[in-house]
Amino acid sequence: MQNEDGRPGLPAPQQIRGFHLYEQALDLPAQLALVEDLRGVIAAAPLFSPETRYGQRMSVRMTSAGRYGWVSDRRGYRYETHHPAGGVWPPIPARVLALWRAATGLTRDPDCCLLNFYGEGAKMGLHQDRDEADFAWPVLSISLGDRARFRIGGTERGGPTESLWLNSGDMLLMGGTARLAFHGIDRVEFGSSPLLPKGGRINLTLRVVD
Ligand code: MD3
Ligand code: FE
Repeated sequence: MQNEDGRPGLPAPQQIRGFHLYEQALDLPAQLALVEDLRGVIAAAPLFSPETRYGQRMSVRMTSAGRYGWVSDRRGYRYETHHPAGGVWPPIPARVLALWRAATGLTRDPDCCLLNFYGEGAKMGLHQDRDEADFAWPVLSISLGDRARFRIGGTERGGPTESLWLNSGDMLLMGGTARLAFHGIDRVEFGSSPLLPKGGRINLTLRVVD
């Protein structure tokens, strides 16, 4: 399959507020293969519950793969070359890199694959992603498991927002002005997908950091 940009492997995306949504970009075997890869990432770099600057634990558990991983503690949030427990982050799985190349058409690979795990009741407040050095690089998100209500706004806090469901196998590409849009996860419909036997949602975000 070729999309309208002539990129192999993906259908043409839908455009929503400057975001490119590739619905059902991954079929079930592809989703299961990714989950297997991610079990390896989590075995090497266990999930942790980041603490915010204010000493609150986030409801989402996280880990990363790649040269940089995202961490948060009382010193604030930032990219680090090492997991909080001390080791370097595992490499980004080849299958994940192939999706980045197909969706972005870039030859520059991402530095960070952040893995967010949403168990029952987990959510993520509206925020902007602005810890990366160059916002000209897009961000790619891949959703696996339970479906989530994703909220997107504009580049100003407090402006109008709209929401859409992200389902297992969907990919969302944020570039251009959408790269600095406020966004968050209002809620996850726990147990809505059979992909992860114990339920929950995994979201991968791929970014160029420096
Ligand atoms: C729009 N994650 O990790 S993915 C995050 O589903 C994050 O776990 C959410 O927001 C999740 O920072 C949403 C969609 C997403 C990711 C990155 C973006 C949307 C974005 C960066 C810029 C603009
Ligand atoms: Fe974000």
